[in-house]
Amino acid sequence: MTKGIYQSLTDRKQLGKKSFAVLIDPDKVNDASMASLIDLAVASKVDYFLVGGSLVISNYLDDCLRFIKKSCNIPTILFPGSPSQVSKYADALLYLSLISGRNADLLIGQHVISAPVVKQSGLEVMPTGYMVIDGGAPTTVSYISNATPIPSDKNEIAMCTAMAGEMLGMKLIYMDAGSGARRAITEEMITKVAQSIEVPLIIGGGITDPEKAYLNCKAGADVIVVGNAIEKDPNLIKEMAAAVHSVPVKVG
Ligand code: 1GP
Repeated sequence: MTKGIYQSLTDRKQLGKKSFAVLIDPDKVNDASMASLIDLAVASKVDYFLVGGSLVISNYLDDCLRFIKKSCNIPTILFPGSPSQVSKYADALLYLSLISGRNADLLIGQHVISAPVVKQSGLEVMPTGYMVIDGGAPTTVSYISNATPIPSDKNEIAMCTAMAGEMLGMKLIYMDAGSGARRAITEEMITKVAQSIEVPLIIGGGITDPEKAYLNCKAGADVIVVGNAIEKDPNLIKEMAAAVHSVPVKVG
Protein backbone atom coordinates (compact mmCIF):
# COMPACT_ATOMS: atom_id res chain seq x y z
CA MET A 1 0.00 0.00 0.00
CA THR A 2 1.33 3.46 -0.81
CA LYS A 3 1.87 5.85 2.03
CA GLY A 4 -0.68 8.64 2.30
CA ILE A 5 0.28 12.15 1.33
CA TYR A 6 -0.38 13.50 4.82
CA GLN A 7 1.81 10.82 6.32
CA SER A 8 4.59 11.77 3.91
CA LEU A 9 4.24 15.43 4.91
CA THR A 10 4.42 14.68 8.62
CA ASP A 11 7.28 12.20 8.16
CA ARG A 12 9.23 14.83 6.28
CA LYS A 13 8.48 17.46 8.93
CA GLN A 14 9.62 15.08 11.65
CA LEU A 15 12.96 14.74 9.90
CA GLY A 16 13.20 18.46 9.20
CA LYS A 17 13.14 17.73 5.47
CA LYS A 18 11.71 20.64 3.50
CA SER A 19 9.43 20.08 0.52
CA PHE A 20 9.03 21.95 -2.72
CA ALA A 21 5.67 22.08 -4.48
CA VAL A 22 4.94 23.51 -7.92
CA LEU A 23 1.51 25.09 -8.30
CA ILE A 24 -0.17 24.35 -11.61
CA ASP A 25 -3.11 26.46 -12.73
CA PRO A 26 -5.04 24.24 -15.18
CA ASP A 27 -6.08 27.36 -17.10
CA LYS A 28 -2.49 28.15 -18.02
CA VAL A 29 -1.20 24.79 -19.27
CA ASN A 30 -1.79 22.19 -21.96
CA ASP A 31 -0.38 18.73 -22.68
CA ALA A 32 2.65 20.16 -24.48
CA SER A 33 3.61 22.64 -21.77
CA MET A 34 2.88 20.03 -19.08
CA ALA A 35 5.21 17.53 -20.73
CA SER A 36 8.22 19.83 -20.46
CA LEU A 37 7.24 21.04 -16.99
CA ILE A 38 7.01 17.45 -15.75
CA ASP A 39 10.43 16.62 -17.22
CA LEU A 40 11.93 19.56 -15.36
CA ALA A 41 10.06 18.69 -12.17
CA VAL A 42 11.22 15.07 -12.20
CA ALA A 43 14.83 16.08 -12.91
CA SER A 44 14.67 18.64 -10.08
CA LYS A 45 13.08 16.22 -7.58
CA VAL A 46 9.97 18.31 -7.01
CA ASP A 47 8.07 16.78 -4.07
CA TYR A 48 4.45 17.65 -4.92
CA PHE A 49 2.27 19.23 -7.56
CA LEU A 50 -0.48 21.48 -6.27
CA VAL A 51 -3.22 21.82 -8.85
CA GLY A 52 -5.93 24.46 -8.84
CA GLY A 53 -6.54 28.17 -8.64
CA SER A 54 -8.96 30.81 -7.39
CA LEU A 55 -10.62 30.78 -10.78
CA VAL A 56 -10.51 27.79 -13.07
CA ILE A 57 -12.22 28.63 -16.33
CA SER A 58 -11.09 25.83 -18.64
CA ASN A 59 -12.12 22.19 -18.22
CA TYR A 60 -8.56 20.89 -18.31
CA LEU A 61 -8.44 19.94 -14.60
CA ASP A 62 -9.16 16.19 -14.97
CA ASP A 63 -7.00 15.85 -18.06
CA CYS A 64 -4.18 17.77 -16.44
CA LEU A 65 -4.19 15.41 -13.44
CA ARG A 66 -4.41 12.34 -15.66
CA PHE A 67 -1.51 13.62 -17.70
CA ILE A 68 0.64 14.05 -14.57
CA LYS A 69 -0.33 10.58 -13.32
CA LYS A 70 0.66 8.84 -16.53
CA SER A 71 3.91 10.79 -16.86
CA CYS A 72 5.51 10.64 -13.40
CA ASN A 73 5.25 9.61 -9.76
CA ILE A 74 5.09 13.10 -8.28
CA PRO A 75 2.00 13.19 -6.02
CA THR A 76 -0.81 15.57 -6.97
CA ILE A 77 -2.66 17.63 -4.39
CA LEU A 78 -5.78 19.61 -5.25
CA PHE A 79 -5.70 23.23 -4.14
CA PRO A 80 -9.27 24.18 -5.02
CA GLY A 81 -10.61 27.70 -5.33
CA SER A 82 -14.16 26.36 -5.41
CA PRO A 83 -16.08 23.10 -4.87
CA SER A 84 -16.17 22.54 -8.63
CA GLN A 85 -12.44 21.84 -8.52
CA VAL A 86 -12.71 18.36 -7.05
CA SER A 87 -11.27 15.62 -9.20
CA LYS A 88 -10.91 11.94 -8.40
CA TYR A 89 -7.71 11.87 -10.48
CA ALA A 90 -5.69 13.65 -7.78
CA ASP A 91 -4.03 11.90 -4.84
CA ALA A 92 -5.21 14.25 -2.12
CA LEU A 93 -7.22 17.39 -1.49
CA LEU A 94 -6.41 20.44 0.61
CA TYR A 95 -9.81 20.86 2.28
CA LEU A 96 -9.39 24.57 2.84
CA SER A 97 -11.17 26.63 5.43
CA LEU A 98 -10.33 30.32 5.14
CA ILE A 99 -9.60 30.87 8.82
CA SER A 100 -8.02 34.30 8.30
CA GLY A 101 -11.33 35.65 6.98
CA ARG A 102 -14.77 36.10 8.45
CA ASN A 103 -16.68 34.93 5.43
CA ALA A 104 -18.87 32.11 6.78
CA ASP A 105 -19.26 30.66 3.30
CA LEU A 106 -15.53 29.98 2.99
CA LEU A 107 -15.18 28.87 6.60
CA ILE A 108 -17.92 26.20 6.40
CA GLY A 109 -20.68 27.00 3.86
CA GLN A 110 -18.96 25.69 0.71
CA HIS A 111 -17.85 22.61 2.63
CA VAL A 112 -21.42 21.69 3.49
CA ILE A 113 -22.38 21.97 -0.18
CA SER A 114 -19.40 19.97 -1.44
CA ALA A 115 -19.25 17.37 1.36
CA PRO A 116 -21.04 14.51 -0.49
CA VAL A 117 -18.94 14.99 -3.63
CA VAL A 118 -15.71 15.17 -1.64
CA LYS A 119 -16.61 12.08 0.37
CA GLN A 120 -17.51 10.07 -2.74
CA SER A 121 -14.35 11.15 -4.57
CA GLY A 122 -12.22 8.75 -2.54
CA LEU A 123 -9.55 11.45 -2.27
CA GLU A 124 -7.33 11.72 0.76
CA VAL A 125 -8.84 14.77 2.47
CA MET A 126 -6.44 17.02 4.39
CA PRO A 127 -8.23 19.63 6.56
CA THR A 128 -6.23 22.83 6.02
CA GLY A 129 -6.40 26.15 7.83
CA TYR A 130 -5.95 28.59 4.97
CA MET A 131 -4.61 32.02 5.93
CA VAL A 132 -4.35 34.83 3.42
CA ILE A 133 -1.71 37.40 4.32
CA ASP A 134 -1.63 40.84 2.74
CA GLY A 135 0.82 40.73 -0.15
CA GLY A 136 0.96 44.44 -0.93
CA ALA A 137 -1.76 44.47 -3.60
CA PRO A 138 -5.15 42.84 -4.09
CA THR A 139 -4.73 39.30 -5.45
CA THR A 140 -7.32 37.05 -7.04
CA VAL A 141 -7.76 35.18 -3.77
CA SER A 142 -8.25 38.34 -1.70
CA TYR A 143 -10.82 39.64 -4.21
CA ILE A 144 -12.72 36.38 -4.72
CA SER A 145 -12.79 35.50 -1.03
CA ASN A 146 -14.28 38.86 -0.12
CA ALA A 147 -12.31 38.64 3.11
CA THR A 148 -9.68 40.96 4.55
CA PRO A 149 -6.21 39.41 4.53
CA ILE A 150 -4.14 39.48 7.72
CA PRO A 151 -1.90 42.59 7.61
CA SER A 152 1.65 41.59 6.72
CA ASP A 153 3.14 43.00 9.93
CA LYS A 154 0.59 41.56 12.35
CA ASN A 155 2.58 38.50 13.35
CA GLU A 156 0.56 37.93 16.50
CA ILE A 157 -2.71 37.75 14.58
CA ALA A 158 -1.19 35.19 12.23
CA MET A 159 0.18 33.22 15.16
CA CYS A 160 -3.12 33.13 17.06
CA THR A 161 -5.07 32.29 13.89
CA ALA A 162 -2.79 29.34 13.15
CA MET A 163 -2.97 28.14 16.78
CA ALA A 164 -6.76 28.32 16.73
CA GLY A 165 -6.85 26.46 13.41
CA GLU A 166 -4.68 23.69 14.79
CA MET A 167 -6.75 23.39 17.98
CA LEU A 168 -9.90 23.20 15.85
CA GLY A 169 -8.39 20.14 14.18
CA MET A 170 -6.76 21.48 11.03
CA LYS A 171 -3.99 19.12 9.95
CA LEU A 172 -2.09 21.67 7.89
CA ILE A 173 -1.72 25.43 7.95
CA TYR A 174 -1.25 27.19 4.60
CA MET A 175 -0.17 30.83 4.75
CA ASP A 176 -0.54 32.46 1.36
CA ALA A 177 0.27 36.00 0.25
CA GLY A 178 -1.76 35.21 -2.90
CA SER A 179 -0.62 34.29 -6.36
CA GLY A 180 1.67 36.95 -7.81
CA ALA A 181 1.81 38.85 -4.50
CA ARG A 182 4.01 41.92 -4.61
CA ARG A 183 5.45 41.05 -1.20
CA ALA A 184 5.97 37.50 0.02
CA ILE A 185 5.31 36.63 3.67
CA THR A 186 8.05 37.82 6.03
CA GLU A 187 10.41 35.39 7.74
CA GLU A 188 9.42 36.97 11.07
CA MET A 189 5.80 35.96 10.59
CA ILE A 190 6.75 32.47 9.41
CA THR A 191 8.97 31.96 12.48
CA LYS A 192 6.26 33.08 14.91
CA VAL A 193 3.66 30.82 13.33
CA ALA A 194 5.98 27.83 12.96
CA GLN A 195 6.93 28.04 16.64
CA SER A 196 3.28 28.05 17.67
CA ILE A 197 2.01 24.95 15.87
CA GLU A 198 2.96 21.30 15.47
CA VAL A 199 1.31 20.57 12.11
CA PRO A 200 3.14 21.13 8.80
CA LEU A 201 3.26 24.73 7.59
CA ILE A 202 2.85 25.51 3.88
CA ILE A 203 4.03 28.89 2.60
CA GLY A 204 3.32 30.47 -0.79
CA GLY A 205 2.57 33.64 -2.70
CA GLY A 206 5.07 35.94 -4.35
CA ILE A 207 8.14 33.73 -3.91
CA THR A 208 10.21 34.56 -6.96
CA ASP A 209 13.77 33.59 -6.11
CA PRO A 210 15.52 30.57 -4.60
CA GLU A 211 17.03 32.61 -1.80
CA LYS A 212 13.59 33.61 -0.52
CA ALA A 213 12.50 29.97 -0.67
CA TYR A 214 15.57 28.98 1.35
CA LEU A 215 15.04 31.72 3.95
CA ASN A 216 11.36 30.81 4.32
CA CYS A 217 12.37 27.21 5.05
CA LYS A 218 15.00 28.28 7.55
CA ALA A 219 12.31 30.40 9.23
CA GLY A 220 10.08 27.34 9.67
CA ALA A 221 8.17 26.64 6.45
CA ASP A 222 7.80 22.91 5.77
CA VAL A 223 6.50 23.22 2.21
CA ILE A 224 7.23 26.02 -0.26
CA VAL A 225 4.72 26.57 -3.07
CA VAL A 226 5.67 28.48 -6.23
CA GLY A 227 3.37 29.14 -9.18
CA ASN A 228 3.77 32.45 -11.01
CA ALA A 229 7.55 32.65 -11.08
CA ILE A 230 7.73 29.17 -12.62
CA GLU A 231 5.03 29.99 -15.16
CA LYS A 232 7.24 32.88 -16.28
CA ASP A 233 10.48 30.91 -16.20
CA PRO A 234 10.09 27.13 -15.88
CA ASN A 235 13.85 26.73 -15.56
CA LEU A 236 13.58 28.25 -12.07
CA ILE A 237 12.21 24.89 -10.88
CA LYS A 238 15.68 23.45 -10.63
CA GLU A 239 17.16 26.25 -8.52
CA MET A 240 14.07 26.58 -6.34
CA ALA A 241 13.94 22.85 -5.58
CA ALA A 242 17.68 22.76 -4.92
CA ALA A 243 17.42 25.74 -2.53
CA VAL A 244 14.56 24.13 -0.57
CA HIS A 245 16.31 20.76 -0.42
CA SER A 246 19.59 22.34 0.66
CA VAL A 247 18.19 23.31 4.07
CA PRO A 248 20.00 21.05 6.55
CA VAL A 249 17.98 18.11 7.84
CA LYS A 250 17.50 17.87 11.64
CA VAL A 251 19.99 15.62 13.37
CA GLY A 252 18.99 13.29 16.23
C1 1GP B 1 -0.75 31.03 -4.57
O1 1GP B 1 0.75 30.23 -2.91
C2 1GP B 1 0.44 30.20 -4.26
O2 1GP B 1 -1.88 30.60 -3.96
C3 1GP B 1 1.62 30.51 -5.15
O3 1GP B 1 1.79 31.89 -5.39
O4 1GP B 1 1.87 32.08 -7.85
O5 1GP B 1 2.85 33.87 -6.39
O6 1GP B 1 3.96 31.65 -6.61
P1 1GP B 1 2.67 32.39 -6.63
